[in-house]
Amino acid sequence: MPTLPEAWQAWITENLARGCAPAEMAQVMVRDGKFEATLARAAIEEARQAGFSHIPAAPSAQPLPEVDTSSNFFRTPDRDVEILFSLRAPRVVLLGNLLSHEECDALIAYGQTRLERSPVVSDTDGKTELHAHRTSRGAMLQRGETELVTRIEARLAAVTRWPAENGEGLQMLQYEKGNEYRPHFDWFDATRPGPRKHLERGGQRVGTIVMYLSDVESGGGTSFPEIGLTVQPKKGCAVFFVNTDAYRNPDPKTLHAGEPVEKGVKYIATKWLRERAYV
Ligand SMILES: O=C(O)CCC(=O)C(=O)O
Repeated sequence: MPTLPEAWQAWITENLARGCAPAEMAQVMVRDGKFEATLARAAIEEARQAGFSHIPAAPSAQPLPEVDTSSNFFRTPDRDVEILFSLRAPRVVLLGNLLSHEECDALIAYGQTRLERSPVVSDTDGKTELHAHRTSRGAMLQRGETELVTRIEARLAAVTRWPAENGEGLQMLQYEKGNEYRPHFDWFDATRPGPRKHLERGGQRVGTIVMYLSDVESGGGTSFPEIGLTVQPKKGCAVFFVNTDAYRNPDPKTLHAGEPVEKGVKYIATKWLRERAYV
């Protein structure tokens, strides 16, 4: 294992001596020290075993949402979904033919009547607030709100091998010319009081599926600046990505944005997947 800089070794000892949880320490090392999560966890575990064994070890690796990319399609009970590309780390999979054009149009028509400016989560108190970084309008749908929503949620559960009850309600979003969602993470930062509150219900957002309900004439891609990837919206396709590592530590490489729409109107539906049942 590569040796950590002395300052970080001292930081680990100091924080274990204060009784800090290894999982949260690893999160800080990944975020602030830009260490690989496995290296951070191994260094903390070594120090814990050497002198702080009264502190419980960090939880071991956990299952995550995952798409089977061993073939170029994945058969669900009601639809064959195409696997167009996949990336290992961070886990990103581009899905084709996830939704029919009729399903896309029906979802747009259904959400259209109750569009409101999309909020973000406040860092300080966890309440939702409007912010210049997110200028789309959207409709929050309840899980299982209609037969169509239930059907799509069941398909997503089959594709991602993740229980539908762990999913937040679908968000149908509309971006008109100039609207965007600047680079952000979907995971909640447990070190900040506002986002931390959201972990109480269902735990971390371990996965995201952005479903494209329309094509866009120009602009409006979903970009991942840390990995140099941009997905251009294509009606019926979707991009799936996993927001954490196997220890459910947030993955900084999942930074992503909805690029400004230059021409046309972009419609998407976003589904966030939690660690546990979201009730
Ligand atoms: O608009 C997009 O392409 C991305 C949406 C997004 O980042 C989100 O809903 O979290």
